[in-house]
Amino acid sequence: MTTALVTGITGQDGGYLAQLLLAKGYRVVGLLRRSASSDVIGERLRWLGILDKVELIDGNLSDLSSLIRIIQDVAPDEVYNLAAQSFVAASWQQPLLTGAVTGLGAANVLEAVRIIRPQARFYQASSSEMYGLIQSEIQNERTPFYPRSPYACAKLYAHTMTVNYRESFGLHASSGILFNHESPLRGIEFVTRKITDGVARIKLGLAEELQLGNLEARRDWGHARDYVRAMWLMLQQDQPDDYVVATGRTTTIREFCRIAFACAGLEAERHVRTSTTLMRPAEVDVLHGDATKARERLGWQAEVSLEDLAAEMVEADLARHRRRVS
Ligand code: NDP
Ligand code: GDR
Repeated sequence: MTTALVTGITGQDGGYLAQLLLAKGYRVVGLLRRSASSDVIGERLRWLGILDKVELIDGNLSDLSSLIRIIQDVAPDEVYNLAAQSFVAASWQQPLLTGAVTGLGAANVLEAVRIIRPQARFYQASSSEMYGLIQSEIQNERTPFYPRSPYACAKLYAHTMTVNYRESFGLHASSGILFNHESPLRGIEFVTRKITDGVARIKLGLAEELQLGNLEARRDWGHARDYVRAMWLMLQQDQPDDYVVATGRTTTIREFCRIAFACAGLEAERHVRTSTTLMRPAEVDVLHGDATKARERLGWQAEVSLEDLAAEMVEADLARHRRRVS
């Protein structure tokens, strides 16, 4: 039986990846950071119906000794490093924590793999945010990076460390440069989920309006379920490499609002308000990915359309709020 260690298993991608690996017959072990709110830990895994099918072990990305102990005990064949302080807006408020977890944390995992289990295959959750102030209209693996937030700076460090460990130590270390991907399990602070949650509240009479920041930014949004498949495919290749994972379609926040509100028979223009307090110190205006390499080498392509993604998210948020009010 193949064993996978997943950091960030309690997050959006961790849940879908664990579900995929279990379906493939893997033993799935997740790193769990200790929290006083133990009642909500594993909420996403419970929602997916897999909480009792994964093994959870206490540890923290900032604590190299915990990672060494876990890798020693678990002896993973594949290590997926998904853990991060992943909210871009928060990275200006907590730049050092973001650097310590999102950047150095990845180096800690790489070190633990190098020292204890160099034969394990390693996946790093890199990000389209690294393109930042885009240097090319459409971004692929050859596009130069220009990070625009402490989060993106930390991710770029983790990304280049992954490349460096591959080249220096011969680790089977791959990086997925993933563009935004969403789902009903997306954290409520991210814009798509904030919007679909807002749609559900407004539809059920629990709110009248939704406050957002920059509506003109464009993102290339896919479904998280599709994107975790690309992570797994990268680790099944003979050679480690870096891959852009994207849909190839870019859409404004304003247009996503229109699509999501329409799912509930509502008009976005009537309910969406903007607030300058939600604008970022430096914005990533446009992201538009070219996943040709992933398609040609991995046989991967996005299957879920933006319209279907929005509909699934709105439905899930309506169901959540209906349960709460009933
Ligand atoms: P989430 O924010 O949903 O999940 C982050 C995970 O990291 C959670 O399980 C969280 O644990 C864990 N974590 C945070 N800090 C630590 C720490 N110090 N030690 C151990 N675990 C920690 O992110 P997503 O699932 O959306 O994304 C997965 C990864 O992919 C992240 O690295 C993200 O930056 C990256 N990424 C995401 C994209 C997207 O569109 N979703 C696109 C490109 C990259 P807890 O539950 O305790 O908070
Ligand atoms: P992003 O996602 O920063 O791209 O990072 P997010 O959904 O937070 O923002 C996308 C765009 O929407 C604009 N925006 C708002 N964003 C939020 N969160 N809340 C608002 O009210 C709002 N109004 C407008 C933002 O300015 C931005 O332009 C996500 C994360 O998952 C990262 O971890 C990951 O690396 C990247 O995607 C790819």
